[in-house]
Amino acid sequence: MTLLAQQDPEVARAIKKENERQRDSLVLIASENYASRAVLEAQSGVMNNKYAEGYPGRRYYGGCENVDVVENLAIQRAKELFGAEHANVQAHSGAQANMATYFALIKPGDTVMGMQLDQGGHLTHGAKVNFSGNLYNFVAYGLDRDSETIDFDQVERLAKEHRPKLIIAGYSAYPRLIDFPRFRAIADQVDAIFMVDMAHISGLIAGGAHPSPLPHAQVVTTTTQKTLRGPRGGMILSTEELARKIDYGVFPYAQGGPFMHVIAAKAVCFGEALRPEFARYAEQVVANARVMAQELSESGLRLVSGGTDNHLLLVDLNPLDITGRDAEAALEEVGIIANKNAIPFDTKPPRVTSGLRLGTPAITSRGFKQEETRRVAQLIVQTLADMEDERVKKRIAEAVKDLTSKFPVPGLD
Ligand code: DSN
Repeated sequence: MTLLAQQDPEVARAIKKENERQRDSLVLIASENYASRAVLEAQSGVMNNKYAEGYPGRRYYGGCENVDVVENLAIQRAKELFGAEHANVQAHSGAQANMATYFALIKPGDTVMGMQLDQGGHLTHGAKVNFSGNLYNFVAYGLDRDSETIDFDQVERLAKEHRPKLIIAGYSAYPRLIDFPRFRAIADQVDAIFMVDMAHISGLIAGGAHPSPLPHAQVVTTTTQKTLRGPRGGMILSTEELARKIDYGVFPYAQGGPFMHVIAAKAVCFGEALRPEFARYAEQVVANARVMAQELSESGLRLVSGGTDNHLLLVDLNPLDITGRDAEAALEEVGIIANKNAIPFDTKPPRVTSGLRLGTPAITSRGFKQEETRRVAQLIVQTLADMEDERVKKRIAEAVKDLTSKFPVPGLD
């Protein structure tokens, strides 16, 4: 029995059950992944106990010699991994990375352009329910109705009309490659800073499976727990020119003491991502997403934009006459975990939606290749075709169990 189990059995039990849930289900949430045992170990260690406001070599507390080592390693590895001039690894999360970046580069009331939330954008890219949509004058661009890809004519027209200080690319539910040079050309025409939030695709970029936003973007934010397979946290990369402003935007402006245990785990994660096997992982994530898209399409499902170039796909459930909410619930019953998601021009509310977002990062981390991914897609199709039939669901749940038992998760007990 562990110390935690003796001292606090209620918490220990919930953690144990979460371990089993992650082990025994097929995680298809595009933003989730399994961190390695080494990442988890670093994150749960004694660096949790240390205050270290400031930056390596310039702290406001004594006793920082060891946390300086891990923060310097994280910075150095992040710069090498992404070819960045500057890295700030202190942002507590992706949302905080975006917040600190805005604080650093623009003023309240300034105009910013970002993708509309219901077309694939993120809360922190100007949603009215978020600080971003309240503090700044966000102008939303969106997708072309026919191709369901970024409407660059609209981006250019809006940029010339509104002359934003900042243009943001990078999304939460966009299955296609992003043309970073084209965005930069538009930003240059109106003297805007070009920012990329690469949270969803940073692991693909690190592994060479997606074009990099650097050096096109002057500032790039990310989380570290998604395709990068690291601890839950954020990071900001920038040009040397913006470095001082970015560092000040994070500390002291937006945050206090950095999470040194998480920064230690970021260093481990970046070290892992620099290895050749990570490039193979990133390639496999994309290959698996392609196979899943192909299998779903051949089974008659409609995919937004017709397919995928990255780690995620968006299924339009309207032709099946079911909602995202019901599809998510039915899949969960058989052990397949995905999330309802708005599709472009969705007419249903965000808690219902007409779409389902599926991603391959987590199943790829547990070793799934094309064959297993095709099988997962078939199980999804079967579940959606017969959401009420308990016997069908029982049979699918058995098939899920069979798959998960053959592919243990790295990092889990
Ligand atoms: N919540 C994340 C996602 O699922 O895409 C974005 O922050």
